[in-house]
Amino acid sequence: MPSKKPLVIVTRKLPDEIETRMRELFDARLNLDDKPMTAADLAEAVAKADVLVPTVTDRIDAGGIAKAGPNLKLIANFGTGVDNIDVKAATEKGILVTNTPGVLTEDTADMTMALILAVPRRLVEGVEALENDQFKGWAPTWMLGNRLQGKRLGIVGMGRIGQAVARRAKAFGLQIHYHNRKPVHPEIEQELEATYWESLDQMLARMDIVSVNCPHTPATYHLLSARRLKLMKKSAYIVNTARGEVIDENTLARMLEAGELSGAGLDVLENEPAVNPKLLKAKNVVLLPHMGSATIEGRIDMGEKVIVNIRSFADGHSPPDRVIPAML
Ligand code: 8YV
Repeated sequence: MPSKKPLVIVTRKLPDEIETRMRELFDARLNLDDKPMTAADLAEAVAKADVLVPTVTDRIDAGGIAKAGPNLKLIANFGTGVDNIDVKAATEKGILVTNTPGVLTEDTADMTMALILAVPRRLVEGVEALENDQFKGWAPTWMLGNRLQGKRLGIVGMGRIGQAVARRAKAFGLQIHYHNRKPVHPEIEQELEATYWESLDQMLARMDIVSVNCPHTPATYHLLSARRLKLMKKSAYIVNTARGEVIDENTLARMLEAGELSGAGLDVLENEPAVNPKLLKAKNVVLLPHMGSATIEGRIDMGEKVIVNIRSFADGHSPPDRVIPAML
């Protein structure tokens, strides 16, 4: 990287304080009107930049990496998930990739818990009933949902976010189960009174609620496949605040429509921003537009992390949040 201020191209509008600091520290090219970059814009950016700051809405695949100019040495992703970037291709080309882990854990876990509450308790249906003038007075058998306390929650992916979800869910009286590549530390397992399932199939068949909290990688694409979704109890609910691609969304939509599952809370979709019309129509589904980490505090913390990663790299240090292909 040249000793002058690095040319940092930021693909989307970021919080003002982050953009201001970036302008102070770097030769930062901002996207003030927040128009998503086209493939051509992105190609131009990777050809020119010393550092690229993309987000989940920018696809930087092997083809895009191949077009990178000689100056591009760092892709500092504004986001924790790096499934928008071909990390292997970047690494092979000598381009470092960083992300923003840790700072959106609590916000995403809050949103997960909100969906775990909203779906079985029919929160959105209740709001809609009121707005559509269907509330004719309290009735003993109207708007009945399901109690959380005593139910079993199966967490798919027990990383930072999965554990933060478990802590919240335990306080609501849910029994914690989880599937992960390996068990978490025994002390954490004890604290959460959590049960580890090496077999995802075995866990899915027994849970009342399933929460997806793993990253999207080639290994987790459609991890909740049609076969696995069909293992779930008809009375079960599914919540996803991770990535839409982890669930076979078509099958999920069809099963919800057919009443083969009780409901779903989805903050992420398989083909964002497109929404499966079947999901939109289903009564037992709460859909959100990828809002898990959407807090002002979280977005500023993410921006700070991006700055620290760029700054330490520019100063000749290994950036703290480097992602290596072996981690995925
Ligand atoms: C971010 C996310 O808003 O960080 C992630 O992985 O899913 C989101 O919460 C988004 O990725 C920003 O790029």
